[in-house]
Amino acid sequence: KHKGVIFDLDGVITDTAEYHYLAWKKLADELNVYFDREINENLKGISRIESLEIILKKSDKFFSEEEKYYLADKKNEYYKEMIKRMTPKDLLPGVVDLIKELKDRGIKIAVASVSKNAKTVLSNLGLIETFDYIVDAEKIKNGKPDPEIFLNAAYGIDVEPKLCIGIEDSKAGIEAINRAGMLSIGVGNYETVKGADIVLKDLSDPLPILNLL
Ligand code: B16
Ligand code: MG
Repeated sequence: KHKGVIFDLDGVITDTAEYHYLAWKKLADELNVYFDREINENLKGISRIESLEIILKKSDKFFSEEEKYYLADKKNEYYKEMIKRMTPKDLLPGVVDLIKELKDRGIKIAVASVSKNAKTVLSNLGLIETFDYIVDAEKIKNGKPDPEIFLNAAYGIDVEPKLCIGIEDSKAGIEAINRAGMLSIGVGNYETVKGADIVLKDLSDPLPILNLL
């Protein structure tokens, strides 16, 4: 019986994964660097600066560290502009009901996001007080696929990792959950999350999760 559920944010609770894509696409187009949704799948769950490094592999130009930080900032400005208008209407299907059901059953819930914008997004969604614990970029040294962020979340809700379920939309995130010794649930793009113990289209049907509790 599982006692804790740890949610990734971007792409699981809300579709900010799409905004990250659009902001990177805008930057890549300005730089004349090829970028598409397939490449974007590899950026999910990956930190801002590492994502930029992956994008710049398609460019033959040299970028100094300073230029890279400037470009990463620029992408973040585009992204911040997009998330400004987010409201609770932007929650993905099933999320509200699942959270409510978990709380009713006394299950501890946490968010594990490597995003420096996680708190802003959660506030805009009206969820900043909802979770028992939130881990974002500030609390961790190693990003996904390192298990640190999920282990930190388990510690924060005081549930043994093997009694936790992790929910992710990224390849790096599923690997992090698996390495943390938790049960992994993948949502979204099948190819991306096929390493998960359980793969779901989205969270609109909570039964496969509730059956694990
Ligand atoms: P930021 P998650 C991740 O969030 C996103 O999946 C990834 O695309 C993004 O680059 C990363 O956060 C960093 O975000 O630029 O806002 O600090 O999926 O772990 O919630
Ligand atoms: Mg994600």
